[in-house]
Amino acid sequence: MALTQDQFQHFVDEGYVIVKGALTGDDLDPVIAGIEAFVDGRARSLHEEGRITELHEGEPFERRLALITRENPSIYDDIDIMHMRAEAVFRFLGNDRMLNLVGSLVGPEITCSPIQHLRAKLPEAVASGDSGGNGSGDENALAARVKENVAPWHQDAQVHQEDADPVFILTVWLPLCDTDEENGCLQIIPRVHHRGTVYWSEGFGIEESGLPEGKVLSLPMKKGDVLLMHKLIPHRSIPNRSGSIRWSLDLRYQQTGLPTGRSFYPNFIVRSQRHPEFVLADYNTWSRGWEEALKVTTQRPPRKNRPTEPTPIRMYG
Ligand SMILES: O=C(O)CCC(=O)C(=O)O
Repeated sequence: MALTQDQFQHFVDEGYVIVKGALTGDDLDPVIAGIEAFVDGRARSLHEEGRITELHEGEPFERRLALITRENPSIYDDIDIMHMRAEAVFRFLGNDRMLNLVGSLVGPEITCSPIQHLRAKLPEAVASGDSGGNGSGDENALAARVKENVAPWHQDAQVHQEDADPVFILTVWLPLCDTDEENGCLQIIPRVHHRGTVYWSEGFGIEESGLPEGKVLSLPMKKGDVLLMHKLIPHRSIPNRSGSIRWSLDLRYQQTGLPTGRSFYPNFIVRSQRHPEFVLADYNTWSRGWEEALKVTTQRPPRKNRPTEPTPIRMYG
């Protein structure tokens, strides 16, 4: 289903909309199974190499990786879409139910941006050992992994190169488990997109003192809900104080043929009315594309400039 007129208007006015129950188990369960298979494979390799003592096989999706990470944080290194390259995740990037929503804002020619992440937001307790499992002794490595998944305030317009500044890039954020303030849901400042401004700070993101005025809104979401967000909406995620991992995907889609702001990473066409033959259906091409790109560029290069003048961004619809 496409966005309703009310949902579309909510996005236009507020800069975001949550579509409740947009996805079902049929959409998300294969993704979770693909991630579980990856974690299982890595766990078995580490176990064979004697680098973990337990496989934690009976543990649920939301806990197993946390317990293994506690013992050996290296399992956490490849927990992202482009490193994991699970076929089920590739298939999900072209999920029809999701693209019907995306199409309401992006139009009928849709490209999947390479700015995409799988996030396994670890419980804070993993670093302190209160979450169970054997400690690795490398408390600094654990603390770093917990910290790296508490996203500071930022706008997604801050994470791409300048060539994509005028491009409407839609953020699609969805949890793979229920999320709330306890396990580290997203917070946003709605309506800021109307100002057309990127709030640059010295380092990455927006310093608290530089945040635009506005009410901070927490966005608890259930598995199956989908958030669509304008790239100028400031957002962050808060610490995970629960005992389990908060799993989520954040994806980005845009009109085909425009710069993604990450030309060094592979984008691909997920839907096209005009040229359906250009839609990428071959998993191996996608997977190889990332493999090759990551051999050349591991860290995204810094931007050359940070314009402070408002940039007009044209949305479809
Ligand atoms: O999922 C999170 O914790 C942060 C996501 C985020 O910052 C983003 O999608 O840009």
